[in-house]
Amino acid sequence: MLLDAIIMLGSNEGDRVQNILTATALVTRNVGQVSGMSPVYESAPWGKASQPWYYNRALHVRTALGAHQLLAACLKVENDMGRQRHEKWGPRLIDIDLIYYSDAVLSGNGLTVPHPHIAKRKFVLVCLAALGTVLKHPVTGLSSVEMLEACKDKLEVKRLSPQPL
Ligand code: PH2
Ligand code: MG
Ligand code: MG
Repeated sequence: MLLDAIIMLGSNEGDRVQNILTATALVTRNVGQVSGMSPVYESAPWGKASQPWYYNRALHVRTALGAHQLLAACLKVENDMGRQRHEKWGPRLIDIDLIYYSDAVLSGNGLTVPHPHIAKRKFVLVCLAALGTVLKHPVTGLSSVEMLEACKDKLEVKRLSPQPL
C-alpha cells in the first residue's frame, strides 16, 4: 500500500539550485515515487534573519515506507549530500523535512507530523499550495490555501524565474 507524504526541501548554503535538484533526484531514487513537485522558490530566512535566503521546494511522494523509515531515508539523503549540523534554524546545505505523512498525527522519537510550524511559515504554505494536493491538515482540517490566507508571516517568497530544469 502506498501512502501520500509531503516533503519540504530547503537549502541556503553552497549551490542552492543544485542542492535542491540533487535532493529531488535522491528522494526520487531512495525515498519513494515523486508524484508531484512545486516550483522552486527563493524565500527570506524564517526564524533567524542573519543568514542567506533559502531555496525551497515541496515534493509529493507516494511511499511504502513507514513514517520513521521515511524520516530515516530523508536524513540519509541529507547525510549523503554532506550536510553538517550547526545551530537550530541556521544555514544548511540541505534540509529535508517531513510535513505530512498521510493523515497521521505523530510525535516522538525525533519525528513530529504534521510538521509543527506549517501554518506559521509562508514559504511552506506557498510551496504546498503550488503542489495543488488535496491533503488537509489532519488536526485543523484546513487546506494549504486556507492556511496561507490566514498566515501572518510576511517574509518574502519569490518563484524562481526561469525555473531550474
Ligand atoms: N528552514 C529553517 C529555518 N528557516 N527559512 C526559509 N525561508 N526556508 C527554510 O527552509 C527554512 C527557514 C529550518 O529548517
Ligand atoms: Mg527545516
Ligand atoms: Mg530538518
